[in-house]
Amino acid sequence: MAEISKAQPFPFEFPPDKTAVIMIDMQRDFMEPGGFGETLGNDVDLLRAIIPGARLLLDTARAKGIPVIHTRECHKADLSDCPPAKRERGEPTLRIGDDGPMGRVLIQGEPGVEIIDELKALPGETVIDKPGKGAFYATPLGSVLQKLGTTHLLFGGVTTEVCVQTTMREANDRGFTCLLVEDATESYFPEFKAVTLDMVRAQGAIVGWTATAKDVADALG
Ligand code: TIU
Repeated sequence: MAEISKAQPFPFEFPPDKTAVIMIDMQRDFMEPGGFGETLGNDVDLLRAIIPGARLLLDTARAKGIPVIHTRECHKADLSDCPPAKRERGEPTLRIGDDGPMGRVLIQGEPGVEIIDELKALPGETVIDKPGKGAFYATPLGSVLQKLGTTHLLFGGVTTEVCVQTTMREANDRGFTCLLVEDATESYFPEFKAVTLDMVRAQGAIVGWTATAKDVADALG
């Protein structure tokens, strides 16, 4: 067992050989101007601050043989997996499937869906395309983790209160023990990130624990 003694709300114990990292949606669509995140009215530059923390989490996992699973929020080219309620909501500057500066917005295979260079998947790492905010809904993530024998999950990615929190809650309900890496996740709304970290670890880790990427690295020696 490894232990992150500085984790909140109390020390986090995890078996490295049954742990996986899930890096959520670190794709150009959320991280760069012209993508889905900006079409919703957000300042995407805010998210870049976590690239070093996310990179440390990936480097630590890779050095220790902990599997890394990447996700990407995107839809089929014919939009058959995109609920009209999702596409038609609000007043974005471009809707899912529209042509934008990085190809069709949030569509599989388009440049906007690519994971940013700094955090791209290595050969052999699993990349899961997901149509929802949660990474378990309508994807093979559950069976991938079952095959790996995973019991504990370390989360990073964007955005904290949307896809990361949704996936963490899905995982918690499925019986995984979860930790959110504070400096490997970010929101377009700093106050939402702060309160999501609080929500996760409140009530005796009702959804899970939080710690920094360095805390994870230190625990794994
Ligand atoms: N809009 C927003 O904050 N997030 C998303 O739409 N998707 C993810 O969080 N990946």
